[in-house]
Amino acid sequence: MKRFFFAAFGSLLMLTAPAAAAPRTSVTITLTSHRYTPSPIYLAGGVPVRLILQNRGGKDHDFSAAKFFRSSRLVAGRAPSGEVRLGPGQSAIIDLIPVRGSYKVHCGEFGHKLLGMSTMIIVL
Ligand SMILES: [Cu+2]
Repeated sequence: MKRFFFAAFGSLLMLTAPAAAAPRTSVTITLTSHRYTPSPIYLAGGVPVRLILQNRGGKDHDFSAAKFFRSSRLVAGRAPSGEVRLGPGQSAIIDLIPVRGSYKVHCGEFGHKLLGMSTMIIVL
């Protein structure tokens, strides 16, 4: 009986929710020369979130956060080697479930970190 209930409920969910349901929460992070906004970036631990990364600067920037991406459960999107590279005007969407902790972020483009392009992700 219990099994039947879950099977029925499961198919009801399939009917009502799109195949790849987006997380309810999204956080937009802007990359410009030479900073991230917001800074720091606050997220809720264990809660699915959609990160929208937007390069609104005039040069290439990246969002390098190896430890953050390694510890999170990636649901959609890609961050090869723990980084997302974006040309001017480009954006990327990454759905993930973060784990509590604080994680460093920096831009790996030459000199950008020195110019202040770094921040923290704080997962509470
Ligand atoms: Cu940069």
